[in-house]
Amino acid sequence: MMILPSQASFSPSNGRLSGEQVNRAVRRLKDLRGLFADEAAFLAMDPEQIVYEVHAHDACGPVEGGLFFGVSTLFPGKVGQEYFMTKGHIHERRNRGEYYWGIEGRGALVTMNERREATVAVIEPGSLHYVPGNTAHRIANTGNVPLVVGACWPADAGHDYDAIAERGFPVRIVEENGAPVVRNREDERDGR
Ligand code: PAN
Ligand code: ZN
Repeated sequence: MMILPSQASFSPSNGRLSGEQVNRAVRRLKDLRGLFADEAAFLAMDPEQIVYEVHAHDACGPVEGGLFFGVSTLFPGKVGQEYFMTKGHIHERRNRGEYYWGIEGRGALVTMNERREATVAVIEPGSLHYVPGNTAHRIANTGNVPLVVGACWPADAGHDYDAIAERGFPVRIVEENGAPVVRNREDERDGR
């Protein structure tokens, strides 16, 4: 029997993921254009600022039956009153689910099903979240330290950003009186 070395290293306490098959993707503020409610505040900020990065262990490529393992680090910040968030997506193969878990920091997991019904869950160290198939998902950092979140998803899931970019999610996570609240976007349009 051959004893194999570890393929990569992962720290469950701070989420650091490294190794040969670990890829890093970075999203800057300019990549998130149009997602935040306060366009004027968005334009006044540094477009090159890093909002989040994703380290992902890719041991198999996008094959059916495979799995990807990733860690997202979402930096603290706001555009106007709205907390920094990921772009959000639904899986290209719609029925593919995903696990998320909180490692560091505090945030929100926003999901939306095909009827545009949203859920919001608090992410904190040790919280575990199952995102079912056919469900769009995004995270927001509601704290003032980086939000570090682990994820594991089917390797053939794919990411569809366009399908949800058009109408977006039905809720926003904003700061009101120093605390995070969920704002319904229907209320926003009515000016309430
Ligand atoms: C995560 C996300 C990651 C970045 O790994 O891809 O948090 O968010 P966006 O992809 O919306 O920019 C995941 O859900 N993978 O399927
Ligand atoms: Zn996903």
